Amino acid sequence: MIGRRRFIAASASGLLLGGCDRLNNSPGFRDVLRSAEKLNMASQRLISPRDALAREYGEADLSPIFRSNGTRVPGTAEYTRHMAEQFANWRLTVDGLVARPLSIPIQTLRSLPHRTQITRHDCVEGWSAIGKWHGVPLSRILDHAGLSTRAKYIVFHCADRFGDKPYYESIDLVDAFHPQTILAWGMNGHLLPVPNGAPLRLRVERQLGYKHAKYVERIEAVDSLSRVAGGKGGYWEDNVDYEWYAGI
Ligand SMILES: Nc1nc2c(c(=O)[nH]1)N[C@H]1C(S)=C(S)[C@@H](COP(=O)(O)O)O[C@H]1N2
Ligand SMILES: [Mo]
Repeated sequence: MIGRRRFIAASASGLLLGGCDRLNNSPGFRDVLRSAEKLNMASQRLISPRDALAREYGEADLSPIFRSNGTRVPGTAEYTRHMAEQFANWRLTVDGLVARPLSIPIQTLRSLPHRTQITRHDCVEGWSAIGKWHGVPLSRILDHAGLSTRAKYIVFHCADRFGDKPYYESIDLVDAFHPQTILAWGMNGHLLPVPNGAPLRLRVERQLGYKHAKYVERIEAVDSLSRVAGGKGGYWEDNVDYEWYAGI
């Protein structure tokens, strides 16, 4: 039991680290990756239910430094303006398959009842860190917007770009309504720092690091991922063939 999380994370990262090599460009190997993904999803369902809680830690376990990975500062003119305004005019758009599309000021999000959780973040690049997160349960926002019965996935659109491609991620409704899935506006007792996704980032604690979208400006409910960007549900999934389901 003790080694399970680590084992699954390690076996996932073993596959994922192969992301850019030549082997990965062969269609056969991609099929192997896909079947490994299905196996991971199926075996995890057997080992622990999808709605099981991720382990929570104590204050003494907090990493002295929680590093930043990927984008450290989104370089766009728009984000630079938001930074100068200390995010006073940042709003979260909620649209797609919802009864009531929303545009929620960041101040409102920060004033809603929130949840605090100390969890371990596991990046496929081979590092982990324990941090304390403060945020609004995503379920609350989705209930407020009135999710359509046709919705199957929630897409997180981010403010940063890799070249001309915006970062984005997506999760299914099991993860979206998981009690530890929050839109975090705070970290370690402070407002979220820019390198960690200010002013709003996703924490989806049963998944690997790249699913935890930073700089979230829009949430879209969809019935299929095929019409969003490259169609595979996330920036890395589209461009480096990372698995969409990155459960740990
Ligand atoms: N918008 C956005 N979200 C992102 C990334 C990114 O580059 N841009 N990197 C991802 C990866 S690979 C990891 S490990 C975590 C890192 O979060 P941190 O910077 O708070 O450590 O954010 C994820 N979310
Ligand atoms: Mo990562």
